[in-house]
Amino acid sequence: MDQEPIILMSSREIEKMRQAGRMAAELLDYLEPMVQPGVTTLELNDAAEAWTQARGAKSAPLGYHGFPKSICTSVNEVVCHGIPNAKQTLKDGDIINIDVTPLLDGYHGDTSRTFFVGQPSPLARRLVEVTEESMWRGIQAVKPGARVGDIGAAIQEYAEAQGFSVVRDFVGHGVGRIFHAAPQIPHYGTRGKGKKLRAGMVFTIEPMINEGTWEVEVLADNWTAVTKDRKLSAQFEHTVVVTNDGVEVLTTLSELVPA
Ligand code: EYL
Ligand code: CO
Repeated sequence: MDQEPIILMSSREIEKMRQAGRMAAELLDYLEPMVQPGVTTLELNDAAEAWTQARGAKSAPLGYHGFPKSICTSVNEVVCHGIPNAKQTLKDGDIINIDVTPLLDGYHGDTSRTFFVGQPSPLARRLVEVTEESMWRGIQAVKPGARVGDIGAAIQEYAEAQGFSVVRDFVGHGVGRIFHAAPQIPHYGTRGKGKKLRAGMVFTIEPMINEGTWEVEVLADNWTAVTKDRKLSAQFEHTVVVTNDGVEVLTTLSELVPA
C-alpha cells in the first residue's frame, strides 16, 4: 500500500517548499483573529480562498477527491475533513481545527492548528495543549537514520500518558508536488520500526488526539470524520523536511523548533 518510492528533494525544491509552507503559516495567522463566536465555517473558508487567490496560489483541498471546499474546518468531535458550511456558526467554548494547503508554484504547504472559540473548558484546553506538544515530540524524533516508528512512538507515549488516545485511521504523509505521497507517517508505533528517514524526505506530522476512544466514523456526507463516542478531538500539523543534522519545519514563519 505504500510501495511508491519516497522522493528526496533537492535544496532548490526545498526552497520552493519553504515558500509554500510560509504561505500556509501566514494563512493560518490571517484566519486566527476571525475565529470568534458568531463566525460561520463558510466565512472562514471564503476568506481563506480569497487570501490564497490574491497571492497567486490555489487551495489544494478544493476538488481533491471531490472535496467541495478550500479548507477543512473540524469542530469539537470532528476529527478531520470537516466541510465549511454557512449554517455552522462557531460558539463560545468550541474548538476548531483549520487545515490549509496552498499550492504555490507547484508545491504544497500543508499545516493545521486547533483554535479556541472564546473561552475553552479546562478539558478542551488540556486536550489542545497535549495535542500540540505531541506534534512537537514527533517532530523532534526526526533525523537521518531514525525510523518512521520513532515518530509515532514519541507521539503515542506522550498522548496516552496524558490520558488521551491517538487516531489510527488517518496518518501523516509525504508531500511536495503531490499532495499525498509516500511515506505514510502513523501517529502511533514502535521505536526502531518502519522506514528509515533520509535527508531530503518531506512529510507531514499531523496527530489527531481524542478525549475518549481513538475510534472514528465517517458521516453520511462521506467526508466528515467524527469520534465514535462524540467526545472532543484536536489536531496540529506541520510539514517538515529531514535535514543532514535533524529536521526543519517548513510551515512556519519562525524556522525554529521549540526546545
Ligand atoms: C480531501 C479527501 C477524504 C485533506 C488532507 C482535504 C477529505 C476526505 C478524501 C488529507 C486528506 C484535506 O489536509 C490534509 N491532510 O493534512 N484529504 C484531504 N482533503 C479529502
Ligand atoms: Co493538512
